Amino acid sequence: MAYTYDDQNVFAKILRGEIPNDTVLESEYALAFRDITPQAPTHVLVIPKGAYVNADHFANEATDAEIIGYVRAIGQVCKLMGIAPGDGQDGYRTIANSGAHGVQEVPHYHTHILGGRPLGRMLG
Ligand code: D5M
Repeated sequence: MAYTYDDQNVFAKILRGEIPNDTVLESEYALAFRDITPQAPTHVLVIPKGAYVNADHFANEATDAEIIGYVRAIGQVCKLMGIAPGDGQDGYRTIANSGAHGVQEVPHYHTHILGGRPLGRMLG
């Protein structure tokens, strides 16, 4: 599978520092910032620093270190935001829209973290 990455997408511009963002965490492999149109009291996007179009691209071509670093960053963000259920907090939802059926708008892989209120049942 060949993946085509558009380096003019908005998250690529954020990674290059061309567009401001509300950063909550930055690590070697990931950047986490608040969603510009929050759907919950806590709504953070976590993106890998590598140029991956979607979850499929990331799963197939990212290095083990990138994948581990990315997943760890998601865990750290949840802890930082006080929504991690393991800490006795109320929990959260992660969503990674990928491709047309997933209704992905920004073609740089990202995970939404939503929390801070009961989210309701949602599986499509
Ligand atoms: O959703 C993409 C998400 O990215 C959507 O919730 C809005 C958010 N977005 C778009 N531009 C920005 C900027 N500049 N900062 C922060 N958040 C942004 P998806 O449908 O999963 O692709």
